[in-house]
Amino acid sequence: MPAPRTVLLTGAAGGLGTLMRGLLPAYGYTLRLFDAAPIEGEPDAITADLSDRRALREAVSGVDAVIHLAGISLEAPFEKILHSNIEGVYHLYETVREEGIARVVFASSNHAVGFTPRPRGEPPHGAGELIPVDTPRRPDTYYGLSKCFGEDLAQLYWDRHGVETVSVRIGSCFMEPSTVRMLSVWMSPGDGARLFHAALTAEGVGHTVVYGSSANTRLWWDLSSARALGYDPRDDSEQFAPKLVAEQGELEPGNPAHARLGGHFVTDPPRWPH
Ligand code: NAI
Ligand code: 15L
Repeated sequence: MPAPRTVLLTGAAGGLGTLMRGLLPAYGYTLRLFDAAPIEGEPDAITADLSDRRALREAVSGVDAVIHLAGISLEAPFEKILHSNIEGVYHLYETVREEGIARVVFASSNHAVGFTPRPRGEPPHGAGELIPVDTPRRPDTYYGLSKCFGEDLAQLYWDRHGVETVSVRIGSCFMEPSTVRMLSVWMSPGDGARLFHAALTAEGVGHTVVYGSSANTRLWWDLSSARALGYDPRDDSEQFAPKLVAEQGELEPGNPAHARLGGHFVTDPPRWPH
């Protein structure tokens, strides 16, 4: 596949979309922007819901690849998840198929496997302790369940229609980690851009599932499928550990909100909208 130049970024008004709008052009991409919410200072952005197939066709037409971030990013009533994350990702892939787009990068989430027990003991965790990418799905919310659907839809569109996807089970991509859990799952914005670039340019990905995080000392999962795409993370959350641990204490194995990959999404999921 020739290296993509023009990339549709859905969810461009959101937190991650805003970070990637700032970082991805340095890799040579021209971004086309799509979101249900308007984006200040971006008059060419397409403002539409994912259910608007005409607007989606306009957005997808002529791009080389799609980074699909649009959707509900926290827990919500099933009907809302159904609309934005399940029907929404279906509309996206149908349009991609119709328009002959070769590659999608799908923003999956660690919450697709959120009920998986986290590695115990002292980090750094060895290869045998890190959670593999083919661990059984254990969604922690309807939100996580919708990401399982998105990954399976991506697999179907590869097997049946030859649309390639890298599904990125993102940990927490924010400027800085804000909890002790995030020390394990944090992906710096710079590493996020490096991973999306690798996912856009690697050859022959078929449907590949990767975890999305930095090279954290306290990492919980196996980054080898991401590294196989050419991803070379440069950041480590450990610089933030002294302050966060002093404020919040270390994770307690007996605390159900600390015991599994999904953290507090398992016990008391944050709700959309914030
Ligand atoms: P966000 O909530 O800040 O942004 C999501 C954007 O999607 C919003 O601008 C919203 O208007 C748009 N959107 C929602 N439903 C839509 C619809 N039906 N039609 C069109 N646009 C719609 O979320 P954030 O943090 O930027 O995350 C982006 C993506 O990455 C989401 O899919 C989220 O599930 C995923 N993700 C993000 C993580 C993170 O650390 N930021 C971690 C794991 C996954
Ligand atoms: C997610 O999937 C959410 O979209 C993001 O807002 C964070 O809460 C992240 O997971 C996390 O697990 O920290």
